[in-house]
This record gives sequence, C-alpha cells and structure tokens, in this order.
Amino acid sequence: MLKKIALITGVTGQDGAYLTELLLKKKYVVHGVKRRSSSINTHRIDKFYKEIQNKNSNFILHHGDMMDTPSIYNILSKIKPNEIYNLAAQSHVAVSFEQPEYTANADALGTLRILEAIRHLKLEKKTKFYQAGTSELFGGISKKPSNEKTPFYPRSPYGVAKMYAHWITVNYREAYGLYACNGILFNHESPLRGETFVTQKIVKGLTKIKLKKQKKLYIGNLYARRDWGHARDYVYAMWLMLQQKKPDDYVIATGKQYSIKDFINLVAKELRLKIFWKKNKNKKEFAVNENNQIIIETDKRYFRPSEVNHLLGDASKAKRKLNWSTKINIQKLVQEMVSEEISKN
Ligand code: NAP
Ligand code: F7E
Repeated sequence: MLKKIALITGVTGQDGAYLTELLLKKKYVVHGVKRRSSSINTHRIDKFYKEIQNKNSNFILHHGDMMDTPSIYNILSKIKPNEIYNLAAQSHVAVSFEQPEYTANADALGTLRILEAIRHLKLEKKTKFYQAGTSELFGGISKKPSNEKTPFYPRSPYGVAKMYAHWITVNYREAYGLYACNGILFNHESPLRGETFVTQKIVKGLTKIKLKKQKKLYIGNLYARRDWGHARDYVYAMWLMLQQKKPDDYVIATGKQYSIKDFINLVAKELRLKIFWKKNKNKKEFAVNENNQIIIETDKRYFRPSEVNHLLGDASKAKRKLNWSTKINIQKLVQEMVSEEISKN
C-alpha cells in the first residue's frame, strides 16, 4: 500500500516535533519545512535525524519560509502531499506587538499562500489542509467556556492575523471545495515548549532557583487564566480532523482553567520549593523563600498592551465528533516538564 505523504510547516516548533513523531509512527512519509537560520534550529527534531540520514528515509526536510511564495510552490509541486499541517507562525503574542507586520505576513498571508498554491497546483481533490488556529481568537472577554459558535474578539496583532487565517481557510473550503479545517487550540505545553512562553519560563526559572543556579524569576501578570493541555494530546486532535468524511472546525481544550500564580504554585510543589506570597506597600505581589529572600517578582516588561485575562474552552464538539479527549492533566504536565528540566541541569 502506498504511504500517505504529509507536509508540516513549522516542523521545528513544539507541535511540529510531536506531530512528526505521531505521523512517523503511523507510517506516513513526513516532509517538514524549516527556515534557514544562522544557528541550528532543529533541536526538537534531532531525534529523527537518523531517519534523515537514511537514504530511504520517511522524514525529509526542505528549506522554506511562509513569506516566500516560490519556496511554498516548489515544495508543494514536488511532493504533492495528501495532508498539509500549517503550523508555521510567529506564535508569540507579546512579540506580535513589537513585530505586527511580520506577524501578519507570516501568520495571515502565509496561510493564504499555501491555500493558493493548493488551488493553482490543482491539488484540491488530493490535499487536505489543517490550519493551526488559536484560542487567542476569542480574546477571553467572556468568562464562559468558548466553543465553535463563540464570536471572535482578538486582542493582539497575533490574534488578528490568526483571525484572517481562520476565515480564509473557511472561505477556501466554501468557495473551492477544499478539505480544509481550523483547529482552534487552547494553550498546550510540554517539555518542548519554547523558553519564553510562561509555563516553560516558570519551570526553568524555579528549577534553577531550587538548584541555586539563579536567584530570581521576573514575571508579568499573575492573574491571567489559561486552559492548559499537553501538546501530545493536541497534535492527535489535528490528525483526527483530517481523517473525517467532511472538513470542519473544532475547539480543542481541557475545560479547566488555572492562573499563572496557580501554575507557579504547582511547579514549586513539584520541586518541593517552599514559596510564600506577600504584598508590598504598593500592593505589588512577590514571593519569598523560607529564608525570606525574594525569589519571584513582577516586572512591567512582561505585561502586554492589551491582555487576554480569561481563556477557557469547551471541546464537546471534538469529543462528540472526533471522539477526542485530553489524556494528560495539568499535574502530569507539570511533572513531565519539571523532571525533563531537572535532567538537563
Ligand atoms: P512554535 O514552537 O513557536 O513553532 C512555530 C514554528 O513556526 C517554528 O518551527 C518556527 O521556526 C516556524 N516559523 C516561524 N516563522 C516562520 C516563517 N516565517 N516561515 C516558516 N516557518 C516559520 O509554535 P507551536 O507552539 O509549536 O505552535 C504551532 C502552531 O500552533 C503555531 O501556528 C501557533 O501559532 C499555533 N498555536 C499554538 C498554541 C500553543 O499553545 N502552543 C495554541 C494555539 C495555536 P523556527 O523554529 O525557525 O523559529
Ligand atoms: O502567556 C502571562 C501572559 O506567552 C500566557 C501561544 O502559544 O497560547 C500562547 O499564547 C499568559 C499571558 O501564552 C509572563 O500575559 C505572565 O496572559 O505563555 P504565554 P499566550 O499568550 O497565552 C496561545 C493559545 C497561542 O496561540 C500562542 O501561539 O501568561 N504572563 N508573565 C507571561 N507570559 C510570558 N510569555 N512571559 C511572562 O513572563
């Protein structure tokens, strides 16, 4: 039987690595798009490197960029994939305020470039398309759980760019009959999470403090609340979306919500690091250790021009139609992230 061919943009990122692992296990031939970088950016997929060196490898990397139309056309026309997972993006919300145009180009127009390439190369009947959508579309104005019918209200250039990507995916599905799906994924983390996202920053910072390699952790808004799952569960949902009879859009979430402060407390507990929360005269919060030394402080640099305070998802459609549910809870997620970090120190 012929093997299915998948193309993953953003293969060097957190989700790219977990999805590569899943698809190789499912015997796909996996092609990944990586961008040229002056320093090596493949650490998350190095474990598949043996595969790359093998002549009959099922894992093949191509240089490309979401801003570079020819590279997208060349890769698609060469490999004619059965499935495309568009995971590439400038994915950092805070950075999107500093680089709004870049974010729009890569995240919004990058999606359009792939959809147009599918159409022009006449791959509409062959190629299924997954778009990496986000809970940032909701903006978290309402405290109620968001589902596929909740109106969007993005609160960052990243969220706005992803909103374009969402609707252009819906539009190409309706206008040209493409099998195209939006996964509206709530935050998902893992030991492979980028170091500047809050969960990984907390795990790394507190582990180093526990091991006396760092004195303090500086953090932003302690009271933002997120619905955090594990990336391994979430890439499985991406795959499921492309295995259905009809394309559709799905919210993927755990349905449980924690604050940044809760996450800090969970990590400290896992590390057996005693922390005591206090407030100064100006009501600014900080945390001390058992020797009354300040180990966590808030810093304005990490607050955003417009914050998303609450995110909570309702994934009942995914449960009903995809038979998907989250397997790894936040306690297990924290355990895995902490134990991986300890092993590196
Ligand atoms: P990530 O770790 O930041 O990975 C992003 C990937 O995109 C990296 O491989 C990055 O390459 C690549 N990339 C960035 N700009 C590019 C460009 N111009 N051309 C080609 N590649 C580019 O993100 P992630 O957490 O795996 O998330 C995967 C996708 O899901 C993203 O689209 C993100 O916006 C979306 N999403 C994530 C979450 C979450 O909680 N993780 C939730 C909802 C949606 P380098 O390695 O070279 O930087
Ligand atoms: O922030 C607060 C911050 O950067 C979470 C991306 O994968 O998920 C991610 O976006 C919260 C925010 O993730 C710090 O203000 C406090 O309220 O980990 P984050 P995010 O912005 O939710 C969505 C679903 C995506 O689609 C994105 O691609 O934590 N926070 N202190 C901090 N955040 C950071 N980064 N650093 C801090 O020091």
